[in-house]
Amino acid sequence: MKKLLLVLLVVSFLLYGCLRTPPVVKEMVSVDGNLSDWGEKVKSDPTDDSKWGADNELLKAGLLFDGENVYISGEYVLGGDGNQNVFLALIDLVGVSGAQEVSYTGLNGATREFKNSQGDIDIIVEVAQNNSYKVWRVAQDGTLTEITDQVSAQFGTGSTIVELSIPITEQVDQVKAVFAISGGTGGGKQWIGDFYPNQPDHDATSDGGLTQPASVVNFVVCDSQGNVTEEINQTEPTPSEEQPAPQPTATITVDGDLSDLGTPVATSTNPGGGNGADLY
Ligand SMILES: [Ca+2]
Ligand SMILES: [Ca+2]
Ligand SMILES: [Ca+2]
Ligand SMILES: [Ca+2]
Repeated sequence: MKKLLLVLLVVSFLLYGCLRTPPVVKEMVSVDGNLSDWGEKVKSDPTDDSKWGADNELLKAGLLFDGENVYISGEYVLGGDGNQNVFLALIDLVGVSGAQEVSYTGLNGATREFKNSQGDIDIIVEVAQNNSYKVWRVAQDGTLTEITDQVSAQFGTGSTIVELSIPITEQVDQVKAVFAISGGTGGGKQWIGDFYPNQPDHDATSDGGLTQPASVVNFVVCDSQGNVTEEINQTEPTPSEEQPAPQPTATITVDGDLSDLGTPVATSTNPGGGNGADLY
């Protein structure tokens, strides 16, 4: 009888071990302003692809998630005294309903408008040139609630380096993010100097202005085991709606005179017939 009880006990323990969810990977990075603990998981953006030159350049961006905290890191240059530009991260907790569109007043008094039609936006992170930062949660109706006091952040030296962690209370298996050097809105556009991952519609602009709300389509993705991948939904810019209008065609009069057809007017090179196919 004792043996049977022991066997039952062992089996129960084994079943318990198999059925419980795998433990999340805790403290995969330490928030200390040094990104060496990110290894390959912090992504490098080109050092020369900002629309606004080397003093508004995104250099590195990282997203990690351990089931309880979202970790964000960035290395960048934010230039110009008194400018509106910030290091921006738009975060989508997959399975949590945020807002597809956000329109809000961020740091430096700038209005920002973004749209994620591939998912939604649940968390916004902004860091300004002077290392002031704000983090908001976004409700389904687009309302922002500041949660900066729940966030741990540390800064490195040299180019600006930020590393922060944001606690998550929901059960989430996957998190997506897009990173930017973002200005404000103006002239019907949301102004962005640089993105990671790059967004082809932004690549195609000459000045970084995207019709507001600026649409983001490509993301860094991290699961609760810390596996980092990328989701690239767009590789080519959307064909521009501002193509020059085709020249109006001249009126053609049916009068037996073909000169009003312009060139090319089809003339058979094989007037005698035969096998030559007339492609006109
Ligand atoms: Ca670190
Ligand atoms: Ca860059
Ligand atoms: Ca979401
Ligand atoms: Ca970029």
